[in-house]
Amino acid sequence: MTVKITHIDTWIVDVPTIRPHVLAMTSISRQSMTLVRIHTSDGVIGLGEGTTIGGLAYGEESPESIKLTIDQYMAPLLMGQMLIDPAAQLAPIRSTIVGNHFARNAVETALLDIQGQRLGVPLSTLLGGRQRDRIPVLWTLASGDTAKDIAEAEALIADRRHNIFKLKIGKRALRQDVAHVAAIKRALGDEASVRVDVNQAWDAVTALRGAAMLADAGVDLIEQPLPRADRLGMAHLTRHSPLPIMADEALRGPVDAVDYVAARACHAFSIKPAQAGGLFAARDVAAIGEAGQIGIYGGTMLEGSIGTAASAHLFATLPSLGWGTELFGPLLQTEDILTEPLEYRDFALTVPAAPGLGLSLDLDKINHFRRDAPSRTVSTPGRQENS
Ligand code: MUC
Ligand code: MG
Repeated sequence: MTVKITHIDTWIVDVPTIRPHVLAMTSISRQSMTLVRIHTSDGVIGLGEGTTIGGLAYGEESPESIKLTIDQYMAPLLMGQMLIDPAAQLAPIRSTIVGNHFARNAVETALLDIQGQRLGVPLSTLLGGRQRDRIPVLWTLASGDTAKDIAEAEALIADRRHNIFKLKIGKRALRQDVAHVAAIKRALGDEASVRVDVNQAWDAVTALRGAAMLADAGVDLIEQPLPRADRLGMAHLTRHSPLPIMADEALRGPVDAVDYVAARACHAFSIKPAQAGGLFAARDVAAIGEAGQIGIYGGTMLEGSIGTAASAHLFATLPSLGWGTELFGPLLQTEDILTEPLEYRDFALTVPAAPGLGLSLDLDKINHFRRDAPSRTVSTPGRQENS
């Protein structure tokens, strides 16, 4: 029986966050996820997600552009086509669409979800098989307020949800940032590991001073201190920093990974499927890092449950995951869009075991949060839109 791709739908879903999340370049109080569903003629539905942070504040794709790219450019290359293996199905997209890694990752995930369901195996099996069923997950403290961050961390440690914390810095002057981080580290003590993410906000001089001050404060790692394009600066800092340096925004796929390994421009890679352009590309980034003796960490774009589960399937397969992961995205949202939310306990996330992604959508919730639901009005930068 020939199976075809019959229909592709995309929605932007805006879910409030449990508190404002303050990063160097933006603050968010809701997360906007572009969800894709690919339907086949035998009734299988594959799910994918394209999510970024703060519209165009983090990268070159926005929720709206991810939706447009899928609707106008990717869907026509798939609709009505015979269903084949994802690698072959994606070939026309690879050869005719440049960049747009977040949209590409969402579509690849949905095709893999279909394949997993049809073969009766979890996505992790399609990606080579699991090394682990549960993966460690840190939490980001980013309320913008030191006392609130300490209270939040203490509650999470007591609940056995997280004992590793990433602090978002780079928005304020270095001295203020260091005082904030040092106060949190002092309050949590040896019970917790504290790391920082600068989201590219420092220059080379600030980074060298910052690394020394944060080392004294007991911090364990600095993520993306310099702008993504400053590979020379990252290499110099990596040689001279008393703390390990992680690359995040700098890694937009395997070519950047080779470049960073060759230049010894970091000690650790944050692996993000959306940034890399798909789960396979992200696996290649991890493999290149490992071959180059770089530490591996599972990153997030603060995705909801679909993107988080897809990343979890990949991270479960990686031979080493020495820096753990930050797959807490769904927990930052006030509501989950699954009928059965992902399981977080004892400082780890359980990787779903059912075929494909192993998820089932709560369509009532989706209909409530869809930007194009008739009753909703959502403001986006520069305009008010009925959505
Ligand atoms: C980033 O910059 O790594 C990941 C965790 C978080 O709080 O923000 C994201 C993005
Ligand atoms: Mg980061």
